Amino acid sequence: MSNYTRYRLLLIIVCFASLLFLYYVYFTGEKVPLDVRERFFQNEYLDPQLDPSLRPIGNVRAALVVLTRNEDLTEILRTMKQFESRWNRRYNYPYIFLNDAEFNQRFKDRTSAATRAKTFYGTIPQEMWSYPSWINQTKAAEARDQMVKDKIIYGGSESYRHMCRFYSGFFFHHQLLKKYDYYWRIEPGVKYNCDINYDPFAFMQKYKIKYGFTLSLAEYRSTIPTLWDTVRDFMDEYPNLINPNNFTRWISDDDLDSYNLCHFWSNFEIGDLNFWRSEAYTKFFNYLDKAGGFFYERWGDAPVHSIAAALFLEKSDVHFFNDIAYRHEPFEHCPPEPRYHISGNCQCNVSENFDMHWYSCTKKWFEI
Ligand SMILES: Nc1nc2c(ncn2[C@@H]2O[C@H](COP(=O)(O)OP(=O)(O)O)[C@@H](O)[C@H]2O)c(=O)[nH]1
Ligand SMILES: *[C@@H]1O[C@H](CO)[C@@H](O)[C@H](O)[C@H]1NC(C)=O
Ligand SMILES: *[C@@H]1O[C@H](CO)[C@@H](O)[C@H](O)[C@H]1NC(C)=O
Ligand SMILES: *[C@@H]1O[C@H](CO)[C@@H](O)[C@H](O)[C@H]1NC(C)=O
Ligand SMILES: [Mg+2]
Repeated sequence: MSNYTRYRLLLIIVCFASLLFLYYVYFTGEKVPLDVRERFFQNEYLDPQLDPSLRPIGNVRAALVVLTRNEDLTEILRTMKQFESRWNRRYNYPYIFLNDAEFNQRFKDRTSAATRAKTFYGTIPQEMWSYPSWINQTKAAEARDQMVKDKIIYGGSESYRHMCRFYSGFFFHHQLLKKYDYYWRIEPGVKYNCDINYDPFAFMQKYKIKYGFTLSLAEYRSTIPTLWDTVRDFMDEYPNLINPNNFTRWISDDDLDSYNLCHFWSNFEIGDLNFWRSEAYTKFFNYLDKAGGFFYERWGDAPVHSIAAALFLEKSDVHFFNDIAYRHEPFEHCPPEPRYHISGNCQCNVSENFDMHWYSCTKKWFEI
């Protein structure tokens, strides 16, 4: 063969290979979203702020979920005012207010006047906010007394425990949330200190993200003495429910021997409701609920959600919303990158950003 023929042959092979490659890229449809997602996690240029496709006007089946009491009216109005001007006035996602008691007319009037979006008001059904039959209430009361003596935060509170159990196991089944796929949890008094110039719900949907957070930290060990043992028992009983690509190395430093107390701070959550409605999570919650730690101890929904995410999801299913500035006393996430401060007209102080604080688990999130 002459050199010339050899080159022609090579050229033909290269052309053929390219065609095959293009065919693969365009016609193996399933693979494309994952590919996009991997690129997102590898390259900063796919920043949600810069993706124009994330600026539809609020067309995701999503809602803002606010569990609150009538007494929190002033605080929720303050939060809504800022949240509307920083974000939702451009998207108009509906608010769903939930309460264990009836909302009064003043609460409904004032909150619905604070937004152009729809507002819904729901009372929590009793079975979502009461003691299950298998709980020994004498034992629960004794445990609360002991926690008061030990000065554990909210240690004596029954309502706080119902709240934690509600957020752990029930809010996503509430009638008013039935038609939604995504939620954003908002608490009275929280602050959003930069503009958000895209639709985080659209982002979640496009990249198939299941859970989003801004702050993470360590839980008080005294509120969850037996939680980890219960989780370990669950894992022994249901090994097939654990994700082979789980990120438990974020929540355990010793190969699952113990829990390092890391959790996403759940007062901010943007999440996929269908994750909490999944079979794996349902089994997990029921298992924990049977063990009684929501009442005999003071298990929080934050460690419960976070441990579940670490077991059932993989790291790329979870997104750190770095660009969303968020404050829930006494901690704040303030994005350190100047470009967010410019695009978001931020009013937060980077030197008070909690991420690199020793008590934060966000540093570890980047390490794993
Ligand atoms: N309706 C109602 N909401 C509650 C109750 N306890 C807490 N919440 C809500 O649950 C969320 C968490 O409570 P919060 O007091 O902020 O707890 P913390 O953030 O852990 O200090 C907030 O949205 C509260 O408004 C309660 O007894 N009834
Ligand atoms: C409930 O707990 C109390 C206090 O721990 C205990 O004395 C009692 O026997 C328990 N009751 C039942 C039915 O287990
Ligand atoms: C959990 O993830 C680790 C990798 O981080 C993996 O080695 C382990 O097998 C997974 N566990 C299960 C039960 O699949
Ligand atoms: C930001 O926070 C630091 C540390 O708390 C403080 O010293 C500084 O004055 C603050 N800057 C502004 C502009 O508030
Ligand atoms: Mg709070």
